[in-house]
Amino acid sequence: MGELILYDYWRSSAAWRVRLALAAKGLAASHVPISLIAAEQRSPDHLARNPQGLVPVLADGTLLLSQSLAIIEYLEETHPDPPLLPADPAGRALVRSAALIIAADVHPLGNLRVLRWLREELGQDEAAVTAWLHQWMGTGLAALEAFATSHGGRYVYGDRLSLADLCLVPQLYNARRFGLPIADLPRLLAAEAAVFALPWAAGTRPVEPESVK
Ligand SMILES: N[C@@H](CCC(=O)N[C@@H](CS)C(=O)NCC(=O)O)C(=O)O
Repeated sequence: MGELILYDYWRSSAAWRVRLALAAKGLAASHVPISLIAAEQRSPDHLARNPQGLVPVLADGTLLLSQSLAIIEYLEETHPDPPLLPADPAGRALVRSAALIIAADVHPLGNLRVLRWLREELGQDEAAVTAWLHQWMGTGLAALEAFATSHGGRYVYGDRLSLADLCLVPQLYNARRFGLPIADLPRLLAAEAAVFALPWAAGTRPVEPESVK
C-alpha cells in the first residue's frame, strides 16, 4: 500500500464513512479538502481524479478510488483487521443491505447537486426541499431501524461494528442538520452512541474549517 490521501469535504457524509473506516482500522491518511461550496469537485483537477465530480476519492499511491463503499471494501480487503464485515456470507449480505439502505437509497436523494436541482431548475422553495429530505431520510431511516430491531445488538448488525454503522452515523448527522425528528429511532441512536464510545470515533467528526466560518 502506498501513501493514502483522502480527498474530502468536511461536511460530506460519504467522506465521513471513509474517515470512520480508516480510523477503525488504524490507518493514517492525509486529507486534501475539496470545497463543495466553491465547486472544487467540478474542477479539472478533481474531475481527473473522479469523473463523477464527487467526494470522497482515496488515493493509494497511484491508485485512485471513488465511491465510499468501494473504498471501504478495498480497505477491508487490504487491511482485514479489525473486520467491518462479518465472516459468514449471510452476515456480509445483511450488513451490505443495511449499508445500501443509506448509501444507495437515502443519501443520493439529499446530495448537494440534487437539492440544487430542486431549488434552481425545478423552482422549489426551502419548505419543499425540506419536505423532500424528510420524506426520503425518514423512510430510509425507519427501514434501517426495522433492520436493527431484527438483526441488531450493540450495533446496527449484531454486537460488532460494521459497514452499516459507518453509513448510519453520518446520516444521523444529516438528519439533525435538516431537522428530521429522530427520537423514534432508538436502535439507531443506541448504535450511534456505541460508535462514539469507541476511542477513535470522535476524531472523525466533521470539523468546519476556519475559512468558511
Ligand atoms: N455514492 C457516492 C456519493 C458521493 C457523494 O454524493 N458525495 C457528495 C458529498 S457527500 C458530493 O461530492 N457532492 C457534490 C455535489 O453534489 O456536487 C459515494 O458513496 O461516495
